[in-house]
Amino acid sequence: MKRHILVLAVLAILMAIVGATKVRYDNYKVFKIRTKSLEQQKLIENLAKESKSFNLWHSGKGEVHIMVSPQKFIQLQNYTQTFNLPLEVMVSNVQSLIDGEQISKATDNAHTFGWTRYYPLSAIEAFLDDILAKYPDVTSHIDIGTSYERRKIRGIKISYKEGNPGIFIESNIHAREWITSATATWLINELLTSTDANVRKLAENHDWYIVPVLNVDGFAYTHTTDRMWRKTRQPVNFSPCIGADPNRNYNSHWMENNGASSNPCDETYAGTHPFSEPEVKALADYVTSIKERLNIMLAFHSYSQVLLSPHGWTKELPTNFDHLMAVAKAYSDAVLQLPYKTKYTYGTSSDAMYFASGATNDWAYSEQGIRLSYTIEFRDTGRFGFILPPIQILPHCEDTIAGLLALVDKADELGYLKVKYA
Ligand code: 0X9
Ligand code: ZN
Ligand code: ZN
Repeated sequence: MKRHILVLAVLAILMAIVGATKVRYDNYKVFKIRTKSLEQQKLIENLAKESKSFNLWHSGKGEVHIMVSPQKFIQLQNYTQTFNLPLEVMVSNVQSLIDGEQISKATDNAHTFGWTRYYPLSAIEAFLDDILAKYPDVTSHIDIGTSYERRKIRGIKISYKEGNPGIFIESNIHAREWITSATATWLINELLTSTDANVRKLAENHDWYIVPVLNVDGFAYTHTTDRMWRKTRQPVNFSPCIGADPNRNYNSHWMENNGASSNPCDETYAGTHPFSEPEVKALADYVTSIKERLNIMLAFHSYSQVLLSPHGWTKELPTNFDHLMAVAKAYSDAVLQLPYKTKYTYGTSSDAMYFASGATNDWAYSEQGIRLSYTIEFRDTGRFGFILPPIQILPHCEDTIAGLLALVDKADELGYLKVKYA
């Protein structure tokens, strides 16, 4: 009995220590700032770089979202007043969103995987093991590689027959974008269990390669320590800052046109060299090894509700721009028809969002010859941003499968699903 009390006491102390090290965002706010030019957009982006008290949530044509600590609120106010930019509160207390996100955890059964709450990496891995055991004939494990902190990066292949065109899905390369791995795991389950005739065709007539969590270290860190972490967790020599932006680390026009930062403390730090991040190198090596089998590359991100095609590093249009837009439009149109009326826009990354070099979809397009390649930014447009409430997971997944059905149909119609190997 005494021993039990001792164990409990030690546990309580340990939990206090772990709890104490969790980054809190009490009274942090997210502001929407409407910008009228690229100069103004850059102005706010640069402010976000200057201090840990600011963090860029989104930047795009006409709109920048910036998270601010309560201490720095006045500074932001002064700054934006100088440039005559109105501030609009989008999130009034980030910590309450984070707390709200956890509520369903208490009520939902932690022992069965599902899509009414978010799960840590261990549960996602258990889900994959479960699926592999249940569907051994059509699924296989993909060993993508090992992360900096020596976690396994796992993927799954779903293939019902020989000779299918291939679709690759990279997800959760940015640690805080939890809706992406929730969607990827849902999609895996849906492809295997749906009885809908259209989904069955989608599942069985294509080979699916899905990596639910690429940035495993960062993802684990968002669960244990800092919900708003974006980058990898590899330390940088001679810098107090940790991690690089894995979506700036691919060997494709790396660091060109200010599409990434050379400052290790920035959220878009490109890394010391292309593929400096083991997670990115591992994914690139795997994709390269099967590129002849791939017709479509999708990188799941959040948020903004937009499909982004190449290029991110130049405003020059890709050669099959019209087709890329037609396929994106098909996704957008299909999603809009659902009762949720979720509106997705589309465009090239550099035009619809900002310059970004060394990103997955550009690398897949330019270096691997995968002619349909998108970054898809999921829900929402900023009301909750990265902390999308669990109640929206399933509706969002419905959006996604409707979008994918239309995207793949259009791709087929335009001749993009011809098998390249054989
Ligand atoms: O900046 C990014 O990496 C992506 N947006 S996010 O808010 N999820 O971080 C957009 C990348 C799009 N650009 C290219 N694919 N080049
Ligand atoms: Zn170049
Ligand atoms: Zn992202």
